Amino acid sequence: NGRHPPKSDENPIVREDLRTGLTAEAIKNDILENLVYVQARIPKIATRNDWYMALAYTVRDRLLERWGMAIESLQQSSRAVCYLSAEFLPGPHLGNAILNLGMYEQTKEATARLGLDLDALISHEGEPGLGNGELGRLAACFLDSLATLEIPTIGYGIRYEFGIFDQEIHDGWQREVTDKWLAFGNPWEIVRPEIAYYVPLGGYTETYYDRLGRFRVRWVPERVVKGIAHDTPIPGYHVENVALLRLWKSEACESFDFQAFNEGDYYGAVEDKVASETISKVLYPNDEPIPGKELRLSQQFFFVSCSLQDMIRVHRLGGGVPATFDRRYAVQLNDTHPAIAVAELMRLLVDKQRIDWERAWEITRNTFSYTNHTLLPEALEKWPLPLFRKVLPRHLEIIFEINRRFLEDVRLTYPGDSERLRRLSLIEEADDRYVRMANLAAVGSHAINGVAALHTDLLKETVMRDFYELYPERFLNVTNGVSPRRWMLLCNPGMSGLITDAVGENWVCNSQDSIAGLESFADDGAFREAWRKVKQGNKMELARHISERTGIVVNPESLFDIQVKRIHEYKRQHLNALHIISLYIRLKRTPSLDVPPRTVIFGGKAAPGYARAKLIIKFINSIADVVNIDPDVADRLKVVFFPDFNVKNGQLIYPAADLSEQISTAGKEASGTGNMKFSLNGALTIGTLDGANVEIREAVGPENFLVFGLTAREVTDLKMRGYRPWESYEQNEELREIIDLVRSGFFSRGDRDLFEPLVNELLSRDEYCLLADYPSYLEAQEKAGKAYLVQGQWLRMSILNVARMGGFSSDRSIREYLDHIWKVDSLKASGSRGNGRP
Ligand code: 9GP
Repeated sequence: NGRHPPKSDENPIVREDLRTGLTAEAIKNDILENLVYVQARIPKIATRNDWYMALAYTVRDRLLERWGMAIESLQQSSRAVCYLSAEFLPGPHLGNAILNLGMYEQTKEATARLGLDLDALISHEGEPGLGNGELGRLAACFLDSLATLEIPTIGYGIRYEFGIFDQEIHDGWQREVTDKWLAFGNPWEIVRPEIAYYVPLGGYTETYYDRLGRFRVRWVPERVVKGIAHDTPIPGYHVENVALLRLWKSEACESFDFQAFNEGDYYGAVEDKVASETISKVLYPNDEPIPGKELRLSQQFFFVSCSLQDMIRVHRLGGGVPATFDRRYAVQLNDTHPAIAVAELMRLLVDKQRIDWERAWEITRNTFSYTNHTLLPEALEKWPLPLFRKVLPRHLEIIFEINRRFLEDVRLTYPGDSERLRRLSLIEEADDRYVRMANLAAVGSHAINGVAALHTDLLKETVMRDFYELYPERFLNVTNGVSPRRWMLLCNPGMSGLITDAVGENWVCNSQDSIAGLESFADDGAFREAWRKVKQGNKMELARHISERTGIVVNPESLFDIQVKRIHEYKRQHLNALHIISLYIRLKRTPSLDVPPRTVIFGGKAAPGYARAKLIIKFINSIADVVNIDPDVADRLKVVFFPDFNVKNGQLIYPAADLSEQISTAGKEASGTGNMKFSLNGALTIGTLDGANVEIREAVGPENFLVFGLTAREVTDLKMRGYRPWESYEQNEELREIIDLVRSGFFSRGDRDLFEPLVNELLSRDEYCLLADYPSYLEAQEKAGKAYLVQGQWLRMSILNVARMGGFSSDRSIREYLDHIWKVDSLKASGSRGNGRP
């Protein structure tokens, strides 16, 4: 169709030159060249970081030409996907890029010729922590899949100077350390000072008549900041396409005020610069109350405005006009964080491009679609009206107008139903007034999706019920997925090699069909043995890191029972902790107990302001302190809190797991993606029927999944009936013993008060139903222990898990978005449906 780069001699990539060649010699020479001419070092005095940088530039060289072509394709494509997300958590780039470009062997050889160890250079790289957890990680998996499926794509976000904090553990407590990911430079990004947009903030609006005598509104901002594009190419797997990750950094329009300087006001001369740069300075940790955070609203508007202005510019470059914007772009709102885009696009179209309201609204709705990622009421964003007006006075007017028209329609559909009107309104009218961002996203989008089947059902039944009744055709489910490139091939080369030997290499991109072939190996003794050896190797590697990071020596032969994710009461790390105490007591009481040795490993960050979550970390570490030195349970039970859980550590942890803890209260975890990563790496899941666990269990078969606990409906019913956790405590002798032991100060050096807030909550309210689920959790854990003792059967279940998890590739998720929401064609497809209306 003419959009594809020529595959002839003219194709620059085919040329074997210094910056594109894929032979070991070309790579080696480029590393040396980059070391000297980019990093300004000679080999003799180069540090590991210098070599890492030189290698990173060498790999980047090979990406850039592909990138140039991708940008051209983007401009020529009929419709592109733009993924708007306040968070992206791509993880370290080097290993992934080498893998996707298919240059691992040659690079290994090239580095060896220079006396370097490639794997050491790969693990030298830190990571851009530009997200809190799964939401940002999902966005990164989606870019990987979009690039691999050869879809013209731009991911838009914020280039935070400081990402998610690094976590250290001191005396069992979390300590937050500023993340300085840019301290040694970032070889993967390209700064584009020429791609910059002005973003107004604050001030007021005024009305006027334009030259043609038409009534108009003008926004007179209090200040204007500039957003500068910082681009990172995201390579697809074994294709020439790359996706573009474009992150905005805020700067002052005029970084030095000479007027102020001349008047002797030295501080004032740079004040605007400091204030402007603050906008992209730091990522907000989630799980903390949102209202009142003016800077966060400014951040959201800042990146959304830059991104939409950029889309309009690119569209123009391709010869488009604003009135056809929706044919050119499918824009996904990743949660409500970018929902202000609905009002901003209206402003750009109506105020700036002079398009009439009705047409602008049609374009806006055709352009956007919205993914909801949570049902937790505290995570549904709403902004106090006065704050909103202060930051975005023009947008508030636009939202009022959208709301007026919307409620008029609602009134006609439901005459006299003022309660419904109140619930659907974009403005919450309680004692204080708020702008409801989820409602804005829902009204301004043509599609709304949840991220797992159960989540989407609950969305339709609870928080978005009125919208579902109003617009049933807009709702659909797209279950999350993860990239098999990073989360299998890269992080678990041993297992991936076995899979490829068994079923061929197609599974990497077409996992659903191909990997199913692995099933027939589940009963093959030799294959099982090879599978066991790989898992064992992964566990030894993790054990080595645990010992380095925490000083705790663990037995790699033991059952590795792992829970890694953000620390939150609904995720119930403390339920896992109660099980540890029970096992500890049982082992002490009955040394002959027939259970496998177990190492329980935790990892995850708590939001800095979330005191209860931080206390849970302390609780786990305190239990570890007691258990790990008790000779009565030596070699039979160990507890580890692995500090600073992030993408890089995840790559080490998932492949080493035997048992995956997915134990959230049913109805609370929207999807989970860690659950998929574990299972794809051969761990069995112990889990509730929550989020994507439900679908994982269906896929792998109930006999290969350890389910327990109340269902979402049962949780609701229990609460309706009046849940009295105290009764569980009174009726369950073992539970009582555990809780009394905690209260006695046994795990807190005699301090009876330390864990009182945790215990009190469990006995009085138990919002997340730990005590209600405790007996069935224990039963499932016993089952897991017994099953692990029969190694052959365990290995069989492990293999079957992997064989049946192909549907949880993010490629499948992206295909669903493409087919049902975005209606965008692959660059390699001939013909186009993208010119039609979405
Ligand atoms: O809590 C959900 C998590 O279950 C899901 O896997 C992830 C990606 O869809 O989104 C999380 N939600 C948020 O981080 C905030 O809405």
